[in-house]
Amino acid sequence: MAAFHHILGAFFQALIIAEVILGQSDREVLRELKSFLQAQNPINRGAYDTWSEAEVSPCRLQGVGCDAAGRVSYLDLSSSSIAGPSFGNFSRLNRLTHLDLSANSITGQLHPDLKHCRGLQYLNLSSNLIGGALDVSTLTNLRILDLSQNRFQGDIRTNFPSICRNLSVIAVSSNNLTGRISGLFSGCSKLSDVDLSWNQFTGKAVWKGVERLTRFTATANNLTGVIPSSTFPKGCKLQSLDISSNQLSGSFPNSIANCTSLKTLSLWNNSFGGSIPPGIGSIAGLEELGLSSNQFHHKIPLELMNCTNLKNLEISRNTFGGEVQQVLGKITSLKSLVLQGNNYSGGIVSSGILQLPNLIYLDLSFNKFSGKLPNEIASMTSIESLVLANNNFSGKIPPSYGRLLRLQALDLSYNNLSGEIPPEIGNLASLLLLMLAGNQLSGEIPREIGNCTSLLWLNLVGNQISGKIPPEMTNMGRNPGPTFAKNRRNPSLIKSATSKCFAVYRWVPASYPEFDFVESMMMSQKNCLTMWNRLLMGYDILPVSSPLRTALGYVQLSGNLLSGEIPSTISAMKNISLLLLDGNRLSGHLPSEISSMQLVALNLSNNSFSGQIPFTVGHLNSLESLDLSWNNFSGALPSSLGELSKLSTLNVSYNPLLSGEVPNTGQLSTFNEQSFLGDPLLSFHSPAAPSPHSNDNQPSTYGTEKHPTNEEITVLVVTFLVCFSATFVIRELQSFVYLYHVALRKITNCRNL
Ligand SMILES: *[C@@H]1O[C@H](CO)[C@@H](O)[C@H](O)[C@H]1NC(C)=O
Ligand SMILES: *[C@@H]1O[C@H](CO)[C@@H](O)[C@H](O)[C@H]1NC(C)=O
Ligand SMILES: *[C@@H]1O[C@H](CO)[C@@H](O)[C@H](O)[C@H]1NC(C)=O
Ligand SMILES: *[C@@H]1O[C@H](CO)[C@@H](O)[C@H](O)[C@H]1NC(C)=O
Ligand SMILES: *[C@@H]1O[C@H](CO)[C@@H](O)[C@H](O)[C@H]1NC(C)=O
Ligand SMILES: *[C@@H]1O[C@H](CO)[C@@H](O)[C@H](O)[C@H]1NC(C)=O
Ligand SMILES: *[C@@H]1O[C@H](CO)[C@@H](O)[C@H](O)[C@H]1NC(C)=O
Ligand SMILES: *[C@@H]1O[C@H](CO)[C@@H](O)[C@H](O)[C@H]1NC(C)=O
Ligand SMILES: *[C@@H]1O[C@H](CO)[C@@H](O)[C@H](O)[C@H]1NC(C)=O
Ligand SMILES: *[C@@H]1O[C@H](CO)[C@@H](O)[C@H](O)[C@H]1NC(C)=O
Ligand SMILES: *[C@@H]1O[C@H](CO)[C@@H](O)[C@H](O)[C@H]1NC(C)=O
Ligand SMILES: CC(=O)N[C@H]1CO[C@H](CO)[C@@H](O)[C@@H]1O
Repeated sequence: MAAFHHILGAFFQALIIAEVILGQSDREVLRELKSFLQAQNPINRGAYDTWSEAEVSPCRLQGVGCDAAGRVSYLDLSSSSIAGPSFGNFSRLNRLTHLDLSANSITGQLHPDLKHCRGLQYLNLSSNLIGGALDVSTLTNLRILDLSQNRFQGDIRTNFPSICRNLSVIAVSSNNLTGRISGLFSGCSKLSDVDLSWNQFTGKAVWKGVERLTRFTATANNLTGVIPSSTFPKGCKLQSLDISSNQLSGSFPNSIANCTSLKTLSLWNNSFGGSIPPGIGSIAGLEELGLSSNQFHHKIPLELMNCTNLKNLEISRNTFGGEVQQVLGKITSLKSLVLQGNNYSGGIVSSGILQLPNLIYLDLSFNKFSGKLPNEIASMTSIESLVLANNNFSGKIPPSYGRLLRLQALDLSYNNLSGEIPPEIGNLASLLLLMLAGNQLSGEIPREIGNCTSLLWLNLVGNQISGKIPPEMTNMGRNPGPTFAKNRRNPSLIKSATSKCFAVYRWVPASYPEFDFVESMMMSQKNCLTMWNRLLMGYDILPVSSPLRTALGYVQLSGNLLSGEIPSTISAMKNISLLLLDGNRLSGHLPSEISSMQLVALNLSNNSFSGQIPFTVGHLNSLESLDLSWNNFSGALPSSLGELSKLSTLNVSYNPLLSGEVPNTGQLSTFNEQSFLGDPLLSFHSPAAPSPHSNDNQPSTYGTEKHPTNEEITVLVVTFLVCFSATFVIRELQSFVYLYHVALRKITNCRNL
């Protein structure tokens, strides 16, 4: 008996020793891992960089966890700035069950070694740059698999059903995966959460068993076909179903009523037709319903008013029309209502939607509403975004809208509004965005607009606004901080919604190359939504590496009748990046104080500005686009313009009094004659004879520095002889000089070829 105990004891001791040795091996792998990562990432390093050799147990290293036997079972290297190919020895951590490498920049293909990590129950590789075929079929113990936002491609079906056994969560969104998904998950009995969005999956959207999931997301794939009624039997457990942006058709089954736990139902951007299933009304817990961009028609079912928790309802771009129905005014829980892009023509007041007590976001744009703007809107005390653009509203902007103290976005653009902008607008201290473009507004800009301390985006383009730019106006947008802070604390409704894309589209200033990237980013709806959220929270529009670092505020007053000078208080507009004043009747000097702004684009073209272009314009070091064309600027171009290292568009054409030599320093040397058309008194350096004073800040004049070449002299002489035979009036002299420069430029161009 004692001997047996002895043997048993020895056996356990051996086991312990084995564990210790294996533990040593774990430590060895982590050491290799650390030096591998350090070698790959010489600069930015994550928490692994702090792993200490002196640490007795690897289990205490940051991001490392162990099982009861002291073996490494958990490794979290997420967000650790890891770049380059994957480490190839994870499988030697043979007790590893949890591996998180997400949010790094790991490249290459899925490392073959990972296939040997058979104990893995959790694998997260999301947000990396891993490409190639996806083969994880040997990882049969997986419960949670997240591969979203990578570059995986090929058919996903090779992994099924082998990884099904314990699989509960699978997320592969934003890859390039293909394959018919019909029947794919039939054998995965424990599955509860599936995200397939932004791939190229084909086949039927739903399969027998989808009702067992709590969440199914397959937005933006190539799913086709009709959804049969049997898809949602009694006992359906779905809480979230998102099959938007596919090519699904037919009527959507009323049996969705069996999914009584549903909170989110998103069907937008398909070809569903017929009526909205009334069964939705029996899902009391439903919070978000997205039906936009389909062909739903008939009446909106009365049953919807029984959705007493519905917060977001979008039925934009369907074929609803006539009066807005009263049922919508009875869903009192609504926070966001989007009816954009239908054929509605009346019923804004009679439907009761203006009395919805919790409404924060109302978008009625792109319909056929006409008549006066409803005064009743003034009592919508909770409203934050009001979008009535692209209708046919006429008459004045009601001064009572100045009572909407929570308003952050007011978009009344492209209607038929007239009269003055009411001074009561100045009460709107939370207003971030005011869009009144494309109306018939007249009168002066109310000086009270300067009280709109949050107003960063103002677009009044294409009205008949006259008078001076009030100096008080330059106080607008000086402190949007509190409004942004509020939105960051409580990003309440900024969750669903497709139509926000249109809001962002209108936010983008038209035809400004500097903003082109915004539009291309919006092509994918997920970015569009993110961008709107970021805008309202005051973040830079892109998470990283935005070419536009500053606050991106703008003032667009193009195409009005404004006159007088730009007030020198313009320097206060530190949050404004884009100043568009073209197509007005502005005059006087450009105040040198403008250099205190942080401008990315400045357009003053088609006005009557005069005097010298201030030297300080060269201090606008974020400037990418400068258009001063069609004015009466005179004197020399300041050499400081050459210091604008980001300047990619310059137009000083048709300022016939500009004179002297165009400095060919810095950025100024990169523009061709298109930037200087119709400026006969300007002269140019010859690239063949670079100026010895190329860094001289003094404006230089033709003759002192210019050494014409033989060809130039020939042209000069010929032209001179031609002109000599003409009469000597001042005008001819000017055109002679102009001709001379045209000839000079042609020569220069030939040389550049
Ligand atoms: C992986 O382990 C092998 C030994 O099994 C070793 O030779 C190799 O250098 C390791 N690779 C890395 C990247 O550490
Ligand atoms: C994977 O990692 C990302 C980023 O670290 C995280 O947001 C996500 O929730 C993780 N996925 C799962 C399924 O845990
Ligand atoms: C997806 O694959 C197609 C062809 O297979 C390729 O043209 C496209 O660039 C890929 N997209 C991404 C995001 O990798
Ligand atoms: C998905 O649909 C688009 C257009 O509807 C088509 O161009 C593309 O080839 C389809 N992709 C697959 C994998 O079927
Ligand atoms: C709608 O879905 C199609 C694919 O079916 C996609 O190409 C398109 O971009 C989607 N539209 C929007 C606005 O997302
Ligand atoms: C719910 O599902 C059952 C089958 O399980 C079906 O008979 C019934 O019609 C469904 N309910 C609705 C409202 O369609
Ligand atoms: C709303 O629900 C109640 C019972 O919960 C029911 O009596 C009523 O008929 C429903 N209304 C509609 C329009 O379906
Ligand atoms: C829009 O409504 C008008 C009447 O209000 C009707 O004449 C027209 O046909 C409708 N257009 C569409 C596309 O439904
Ligand atoms: C806009 O409304 C006016 C009346 O207020 C009407 O005369 C005009 O025809 C409407 N225009 C359009 C395009 O519907
Ligand atoms: C604007 O309103 C006027 C008068 O209310 C009307 O005559 C005109 O047709 C409207 N313009 C448009 C574009 O609808
Ligand atoms: C609003 O603006 C007017 C005119 O600029 C100014 O006199 C007034 O003091 C401002 N009110 C507040 C509350 O700032
Ligand atoms: C890791 C894990 O949960 N494994 C389970 C996978 O499924 C089989 C059979 O259902 C279980 O026996 C395992 O425990």
